[in-house]
Amino acid sequence: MSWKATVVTLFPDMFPGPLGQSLAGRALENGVWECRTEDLREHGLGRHRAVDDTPFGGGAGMVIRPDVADAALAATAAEANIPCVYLTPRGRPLTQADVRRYAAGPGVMLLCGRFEGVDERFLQARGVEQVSIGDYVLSGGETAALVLLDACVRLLPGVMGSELSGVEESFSDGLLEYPHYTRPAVWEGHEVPEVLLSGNHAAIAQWRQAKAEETTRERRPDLWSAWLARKNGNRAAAV
Ligand code: 6GU
Repeated sequence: MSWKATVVTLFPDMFPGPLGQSLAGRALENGVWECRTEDLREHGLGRHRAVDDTPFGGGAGMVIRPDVADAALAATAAEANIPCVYLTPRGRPLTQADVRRYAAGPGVMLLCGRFEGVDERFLQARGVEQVSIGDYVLSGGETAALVLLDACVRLLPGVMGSELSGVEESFSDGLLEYPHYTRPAVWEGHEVPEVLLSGNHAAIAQWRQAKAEETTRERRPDLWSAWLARKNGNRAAAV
């Protein structure tokens, strides 16, 4: 049984988009996952198939109606236990833990917003998770949905060439990854760190760990604090 992505959107032609190429595209061809879309417009009301209306309370923009969103959701006949995710800058930040949870299940149902958003009553009543992919504003949820799907699909069994490369990287242990080097050993006068040419695997592992910690401390103080707290917590628990 393949992992099933169902996307409710006003722009179904945006899917699978870039995920029809490379590893995800191969996996799609091989039936590892499926990408279905449900056109929100087909559930719009009246001659103009209106999906949105003006916000109660006034203000700029338009809001997607709960009845229209629900009709689209019902039309997908998504499995009852499948996570339903609305992509919105108001959501909680998407994490690798979320991605692992989605990838481990039968699939996801994604709702892509445009305009100001979707009526909150629909989101609450249908138990829709609200997720953001970062602190910047996109023109719509579609590109965010593609990001979420990319992150999930690469974790599906058989998608990554080497099973190890899927786990042993940024975030798996809460640190950013160490830097990488390849040939030539000297490029424009810049040498590769000597320890990497030493053949001393213990020293290499130690250097990489130190670099991972240094990079995380400099670039992601939030991850660094969490990592330190976890480390110290584990130490406290051990004594
Ligand atoms: Cl999920 N949607 C939109 N429109 N903008 C975003 C986002 C999502 N995540 C970050 N910015």
